[in-house]
Amino acid sequence: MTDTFTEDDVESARVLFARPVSFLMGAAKIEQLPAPDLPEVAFAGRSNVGKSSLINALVGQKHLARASNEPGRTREVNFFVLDERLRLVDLPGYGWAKASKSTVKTFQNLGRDYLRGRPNLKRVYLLIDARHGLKTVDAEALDALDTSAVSYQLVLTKADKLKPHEVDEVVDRTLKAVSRRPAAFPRVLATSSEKGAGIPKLRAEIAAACAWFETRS
Ligand SMILES: Nc1nc2c(ncn2[C@@H]2O[C@H](COP(=O)(O)OP(=O)(O)OP(=O)(O)O)[C@@H](O)[C@H]2O)c(=O)[nH]1
Ligand SMILES: [Mg+2]
Repeated sequence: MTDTFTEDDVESARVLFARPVSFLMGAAKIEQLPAPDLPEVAFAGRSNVGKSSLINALVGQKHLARASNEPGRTREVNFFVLDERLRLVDLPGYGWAKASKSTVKTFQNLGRDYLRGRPNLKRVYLLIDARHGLKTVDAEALDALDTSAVSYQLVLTKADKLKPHEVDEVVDRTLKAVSRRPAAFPRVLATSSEKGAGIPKLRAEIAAACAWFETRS
């Protein structure tokens, strides 16, 4: 496959993600969401898949978003503002078996409500653990995303846990599995928050999704 982004694009995205970033707020209820006045990209996926870690890797900080071994760490919709022009949104994870049913429902409904009604949401990155590939719970999330009419892209996480050829196989398999889904973006990116693989490209994907390359001077 030819490279989708030029070196200039990747560099421009790197510069954007090196700009100041801060935690804006965590919303526990849909009424608490900030006004939709900046472009947003959101990170969704199973609990423990690496959403918070990926946000940290994108902005080059270790502890901006709280990452943890304990599944279900992120229970609110957390908003981070990058360069006062873009928000990164850390969504509560799904498929967390150990929580009580009502707890899980509360924060999952919150995530779903956010995804459904956010006019400034440019793209959702649905994270999939590279070791496991797509699971039944992910298919449910894909169904929900297809009906919410928001453009989404699949991102494999923890690629450092696999050999390169195994990563390529999961990328191909995942791409095939979503090829018939209407709102799925036709690229799958393999990343490692731990080692940094795929992070520069993901920054470029995000910048492109927010039309950043068109507006830079
Ligand atoms: N080896 C490796 N481990 C990772 C990577 N990304 C995340 N992890 C680990 O996976 C665990 C979960 O990461 P989180 O970022 O907290 O996952 P999350 O999706 O935010 O989880 P919830 O908030 O519970 O939904 C942590 O122990 C991370 O250190 C990666 O790229 N490589
Ligand atoms: Mg988290």
